Amino acid sequence: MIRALIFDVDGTLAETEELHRRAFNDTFRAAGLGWHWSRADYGRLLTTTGGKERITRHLQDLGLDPAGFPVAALHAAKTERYGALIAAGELALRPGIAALLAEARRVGLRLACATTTSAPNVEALCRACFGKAAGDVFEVIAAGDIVAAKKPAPDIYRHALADLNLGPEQAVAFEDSANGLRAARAAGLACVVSPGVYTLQDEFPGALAVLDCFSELGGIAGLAALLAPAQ
Ligand code: XBP
Ligand code: MG
Repeated sequence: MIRALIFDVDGTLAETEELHRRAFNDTFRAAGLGWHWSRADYGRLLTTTGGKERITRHLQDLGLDPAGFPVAALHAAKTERYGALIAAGELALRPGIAALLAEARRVGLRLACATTTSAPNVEALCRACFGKAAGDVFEVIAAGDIVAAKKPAPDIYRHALADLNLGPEQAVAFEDSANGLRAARAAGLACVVSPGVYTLQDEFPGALAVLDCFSELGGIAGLAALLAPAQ
């Protein structure tokens, strides 16, 4: 019996990664670093989840020692810029997301999110796209550094399940990426995937379904039909 839906944020609720990339690049420019991540660079770097981890990987790629580099401060500046870009209204929910959340709420399913990004970014997205505080959209918000190991580790999903006080068989995850799917599956969750612009080439073994967009799910009845053979 499904009690909750747990949503990834970046790439799943909305196509956020181009705004993340812009925020990173604007921050690098303002800091006088002379770095610019192209779309191709970013596609490669996205396999490292988490902004601070991504900056650290970039330093390593450049042959620089991340120790002593102000990664956290640079990332905090990026988070501020990203929030401002979102508040300027440059983001829309992916097709099917608003209807799915609304129907889930109507039928009494609980809602959570489990994301690599930080809590202020979840707040900014919810304010801009749902017109509500994140806490009014999701009962449980599992985000960012709340766990030590980010996706594809299962920790963030386990954290969300513990906060919901549910077992993995009582919830379904929604993801856009191979790393997200691996995290959800490793936590024991069934997972519906709809790839986004940066994850179209990913492979999704073990997904409950791989959809072009979440409106293809057919709502909660469609989800129940997918789950039926497994139960
Ligand atoms: C998303 C991420 C995040 C964002 C940037 O992965 O990897 O790092 O790109 O967010 P997922 P921060 O959708 O699988 O959670 O800079 O705030 O980390
Ligand atoms: Mg994602």
